[in-house]
Amino acid sequence: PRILRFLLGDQLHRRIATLTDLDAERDVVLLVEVEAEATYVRHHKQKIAFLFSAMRHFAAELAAEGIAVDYVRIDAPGNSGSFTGELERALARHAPDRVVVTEPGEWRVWEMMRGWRADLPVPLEIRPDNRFLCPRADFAAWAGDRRALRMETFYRGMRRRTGFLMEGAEPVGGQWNFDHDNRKRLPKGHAVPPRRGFEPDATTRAVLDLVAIRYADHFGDLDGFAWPVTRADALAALAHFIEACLPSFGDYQDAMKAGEPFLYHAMIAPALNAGLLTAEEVCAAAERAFRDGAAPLNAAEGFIRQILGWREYVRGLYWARMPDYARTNALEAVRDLPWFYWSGETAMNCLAQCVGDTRAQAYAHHIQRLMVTGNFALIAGIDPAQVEEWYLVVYADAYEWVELPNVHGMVLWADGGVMGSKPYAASGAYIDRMSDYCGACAYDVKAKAGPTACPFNYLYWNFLIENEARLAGNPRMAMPYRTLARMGDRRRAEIRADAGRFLDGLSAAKQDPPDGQL
Ligand code: FAD
Ligand code: DLZ
Ligand code: SF4
Repeated sequence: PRILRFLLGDQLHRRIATLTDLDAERDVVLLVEVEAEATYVRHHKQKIAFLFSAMRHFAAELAAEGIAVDYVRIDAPGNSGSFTGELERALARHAPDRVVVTEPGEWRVWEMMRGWRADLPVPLEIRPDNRFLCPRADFAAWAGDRRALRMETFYRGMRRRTGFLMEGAEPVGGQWNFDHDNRKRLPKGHAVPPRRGFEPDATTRAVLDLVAIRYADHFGDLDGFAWPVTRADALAALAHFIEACLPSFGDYQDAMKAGEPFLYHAMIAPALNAGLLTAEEVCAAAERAFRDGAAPLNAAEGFIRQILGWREYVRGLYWARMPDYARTNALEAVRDLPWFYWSGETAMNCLAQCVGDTRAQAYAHHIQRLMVTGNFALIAGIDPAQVEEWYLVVYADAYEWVELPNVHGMVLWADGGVMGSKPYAASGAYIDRMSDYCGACAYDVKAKAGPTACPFNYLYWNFLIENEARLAGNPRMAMPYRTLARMGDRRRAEIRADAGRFLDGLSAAKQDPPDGQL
């Protein structure tokens, strides 16, 4: 039988389930650039350029193998603009006996696929996504209907299951987790390794030109585009990371430095999430570096935990708990997303830096996302849906399966504790300890009250006050609530007044969504 194999833009792996039994004599592989995917949120320009370029390169590699590839470009005449429309048009062109796809990364597309199964004139086979180490069904079985899940338990199970960093039944080094060795501040004058960037080739340049015009009103710069867009380049990026960055990854994982978003991070999430790399090979490369004596255990374990633990965990959680997961708002946060998340125009230097990095690179590292833009949204009580949309727009690695649990669960605690036992709320002292942002800030990180005080300081206490009824009973919040209880009424009123003045100022500065000026 002749099979139409429909590959989505984030499924660019030669051994993806869709292609495993490909018959090059008869089958056709379909890839489509469609407006609906490019605009369901107004993705950062670099994210669209990355994906279109990676799709075009991947299609060319398949064609070079002698495989029949039907590739629909965004500006192709007759392009219907949606997955469903393009699948229907391809059915008419190729008259296949059946269609094969792999599970998508987003609930939205999963619903679309289930519609295809009902509506298409030929059978549709939806295959499990074999790029993850924990199948959806296995995670669902582990999670059961428990309300609260914990990454650490899941991670230990994954170490046992895969054998990464194991000595028989025991973890290498006698411990599962070496985080207490990590989280150092960058020493003054410390030189970080240069980013391994990739010069755009002709295919990427054509896509950059197209995106610059067609998506001119989307957030983000294109100038700094240096992402790997082929598997070969993604492997080179991984090799660079393992050699130049992994040894110090653990130490400086949480450090932040103005103008340096990359530090010792791998910069592989866009490639990994689009299929150019697999989780398995990335973990294997880190383990090999440790076994060869090229990287210490705290670094290799810390890095493998991000992928084998966190990445698999959020993906499992997403599929096990959607669609209800996205709808909760446990802290009843309702404020609008401040305009400076788009413009970067704020006197708070940490936020200006993180938004600036994000606009320039479609990237910010984990602690910038969690403890600066994330923490601010949490303690300022911003509406989860608006924060989620921002994160889905601005990062080149963002897909809902990974963005949503991180933002809704880890950052905003909008899931009421499914993902993490307590909100990550923090005052300015945390940012000051882990970064060099505060030295150049208009605000004073040491000041607790008044117009020049760091807003994180009073917003943090204001957050605890606003959520007293919801959080004071949480045993992991006992310490800050004890401190709050010792504060007198005057101090509480001062916090409320500072926070009120600041938050009113934010809503007064409210403007329209981003346009061509950005
Ligand atoms: P490194 O720091 O070098 O880490 C290596 C890899 O570990 C990453 O490539 C990633 O695959 C994985 N990883 C690390 N932490 C996580 C995590 N919490 N969840 C899932 N995978 C993880 N990651 C995305 O891929 N897409 C997103 O849309 C996304 N949104 C996030 C939103 C927030 C608010 C937060 C706090 C984190 C988010 N992350 C997301 C996780 C993490 O920040 C990024 O994966 C990481 O910054 C990507 O850069 P890197 O490849 O240099 O990662
Ligand atoms: C993110 C994205 C974008 C911008 N464009 C396309 C596209 O034109 N064609 C395509 O197949 N996929 C695209 N994607 C990725 C899809 O949105 C992704 O496959 C779904 O969100 C499911 O994870
Ligand atoms: Fe951010 Fe406060 Fe430091 Fe300014 S003083 S950079 S607002 S943490």
